[in-house]
Amino acid sequence: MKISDARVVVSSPGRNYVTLVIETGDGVIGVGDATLNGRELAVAAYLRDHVCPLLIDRDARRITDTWEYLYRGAYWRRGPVTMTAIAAVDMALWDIVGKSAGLPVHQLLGGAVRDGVMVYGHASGTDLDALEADFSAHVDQGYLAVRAQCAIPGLDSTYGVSKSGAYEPAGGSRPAQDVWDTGLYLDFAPKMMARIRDSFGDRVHLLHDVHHRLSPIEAARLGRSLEPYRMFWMEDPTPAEDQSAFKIIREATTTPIAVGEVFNSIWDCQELITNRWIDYIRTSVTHAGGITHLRRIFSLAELYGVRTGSHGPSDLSPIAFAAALHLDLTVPNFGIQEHMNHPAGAEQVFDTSAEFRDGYFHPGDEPGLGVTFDEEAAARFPYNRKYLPVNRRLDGSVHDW
Ligand code: EZ4
Ligand code: CO
Repeated sequence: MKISDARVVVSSPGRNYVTLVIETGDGVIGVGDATLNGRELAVAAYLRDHVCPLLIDRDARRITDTWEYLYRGAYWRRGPVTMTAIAAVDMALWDIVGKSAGLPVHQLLGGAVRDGVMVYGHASGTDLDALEADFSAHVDQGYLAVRAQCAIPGLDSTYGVSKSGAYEPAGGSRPAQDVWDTGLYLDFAPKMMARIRDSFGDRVHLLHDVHHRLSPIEAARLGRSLEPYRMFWMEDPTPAEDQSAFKIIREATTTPIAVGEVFNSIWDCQELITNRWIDYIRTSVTHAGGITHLRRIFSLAELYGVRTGSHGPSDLSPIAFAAALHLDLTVPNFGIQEHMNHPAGAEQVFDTSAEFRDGYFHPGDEPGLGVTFDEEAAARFPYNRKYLPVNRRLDGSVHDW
């Protein structure tokens, strides 16, 4: 089971993805996702120039030792680039071990504790009527939980809302510029949720992403104003690196709090979890060190009554989504999994066995992760430089995006 080759493939089948392919001497191929939106080539170079050469001749079955070797062995720990690179190696090794054992990865993780993984979809609209129509379409497709985002009247652009077609935040060979005004947002957000509850009742789970835009006391006000609408969660109310800010929000409101899509390690969420300042931890399999590390974060969370809610945007590849589903199936403290459809071209490159039915996803029972990566197809979709937007207040100063 010695690793004989490791290579990085950057492709753009509708959007950019970085994929790590690891091969063993006996011909088993494993794949991992290494996509860091807007900074893809940094991870590709980290893998290609610094990690792949170290993998050759290592035993593919020693997953934890390889993780430790790449994390502790680098001396320079953590950070999105490093942890995304380690994650890709980790996913690919779990895939290889699953394939060689003839078992789906969730069996290697102790087996399923649930029959399916509840996911939430994304509804958005350029106004409340359009949001209601999109929300309704998601309910019709079978989603039991839906995130609602709506353009804020008076602002030219709003996070989570596309002017045409599916929402995709990355675009342009220069970052697009969004605009922000806290007052307009805080006044509008409760109206948005009132409209959804009026139209759809209380049965469907309702989520909302604040996307790091508020101060702690503003987030406290938002949380209180949303209490009548029984949110499943409010996501990323404040910039997440300021962990003690969440104490203020926590003490002011019963609206559940979800955080963590920008975290890379267990250390980034240690205070949030052990102080019980949050309800859901949203670290992703790609940006938080792979299955091996995400499992540790989720176990820490379990100890403190915090549930999982993994980030699952279309800017993580179908490999990452499959890896998340395998883990989600096995963790007792699972909460919910984010789901966004991948762009149409992705189907030509990533063939996944994951299936959606009646609000739940299942990764399938194929050995490994259940995703086949077509390198020839990927070569038809060359890298296309794209940036996430930057955000400015009405006075022109930069705000958190
Ligand atoms: O902005 O994945 O909850 N989902 C999100 C996403 C993130 C993008 C950033 O690449 O916040 O839309
Ligand atoms: Co988010």
